[in-house]
Amino acid sequence: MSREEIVFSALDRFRIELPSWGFANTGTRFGKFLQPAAAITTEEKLADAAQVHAFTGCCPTVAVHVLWDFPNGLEDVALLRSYAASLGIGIGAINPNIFQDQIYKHGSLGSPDSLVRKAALDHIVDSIAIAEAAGSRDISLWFADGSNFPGSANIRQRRKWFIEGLKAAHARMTPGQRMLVEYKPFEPAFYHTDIADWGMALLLARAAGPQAKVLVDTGHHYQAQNIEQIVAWLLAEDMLGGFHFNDRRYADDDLTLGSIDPYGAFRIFHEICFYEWETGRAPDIVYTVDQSHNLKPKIEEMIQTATTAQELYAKACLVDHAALARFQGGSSLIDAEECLKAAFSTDVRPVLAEWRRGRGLPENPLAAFRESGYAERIARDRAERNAAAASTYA
Ligand code: RM4
Ligand code: MN
Ligand code: MN
Repeated sequence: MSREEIVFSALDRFRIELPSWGFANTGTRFGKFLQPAAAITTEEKLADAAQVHAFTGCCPTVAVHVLWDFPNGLEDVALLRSYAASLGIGIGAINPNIFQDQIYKHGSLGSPDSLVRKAALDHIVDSIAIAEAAGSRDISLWFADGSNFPGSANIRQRRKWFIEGLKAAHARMTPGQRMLVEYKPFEPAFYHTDIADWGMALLLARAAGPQAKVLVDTGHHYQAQNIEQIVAWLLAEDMLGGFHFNDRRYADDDLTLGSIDPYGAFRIFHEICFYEWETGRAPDIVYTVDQSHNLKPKIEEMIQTATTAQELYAKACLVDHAALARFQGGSSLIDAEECLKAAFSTDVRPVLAEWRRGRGLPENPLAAFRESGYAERIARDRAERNAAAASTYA
């Protein structure tokens, strides 16, 4: 295959899901800076996400957080599902919210209070039903569970409660559904989190049942951790279910993908492409954006993210795998490394522009979006309502 053909086929299959919460006013723990154009209702979040898809052609689904997007649960689903369809997009992963309610102060599935554990499980089970009704496959679980002070929680007991809870939830899934288990080593709990790393997520997913896989959020690692190695291991174990992409410099910064370390994201994609080449199997992985755009205009940052993801994925597909395997086999260190760098250094933007032209998409999605006037329109329409929203730390 020519380089152009490789990039074209990469782009034809590459999809990245958008997070509904990335279009709403979000902030840091010190407060929010409100944007006049931010989405307030679920309909607005979906409409904004549909814009990103219309201009990039690679974001056909939107992940939702049940509490924020479907406040009435199952009742809300049918209308929003058909609204999304009318916009040319679909509902993606369903994220139960088992961290915001007051009852979750000391955890959800890991809470010492059996009534709280039951409430969390009930909400996850409801979310499984919501996923079915929404026509979406994945239930994506992130837990804020943990503790803040040494000695204040029984770590082994909480692990058992997690196994029980996840097993019970797994038993309620229909055969086609998947459970994605996300890990995070810190925040909001700062002494221990119940699912701190990929190993714990892997063990819990295995314990839950065969439809459970691990979700890797790129921001949820300690500094200097080799994320692509984790990816390689999860692929080898057939346990990689999906990603939450974002970039970081210090902690879980939720910055724009590729803004700090584009080579890092490229290396993750490379492990996936290399696995595909070597095994002939295409792993079933959902790529999702999980970013908090508290300063940049949200739709623009999402377009920036989607196009960056396309570029980095296309570059990873350009690695000469046969040559790389040869270099690795012969321990040709410099040649192997240069092989990766050659792909990473390739400017794929001209081919990307051509791919877009061929699909009736604007060559420059960001510029085309800016020209469309959509941002000004929604700012006018939403400014007053956004200004009325409270944003305070204490
Ligand atoms: C967490 C994690 C989850 C996301 C919440 C809002 O840090 O990344 O995926 O749902 O934030
Ligand atoms: Mn995440
Ligand atoms: Mn996060």
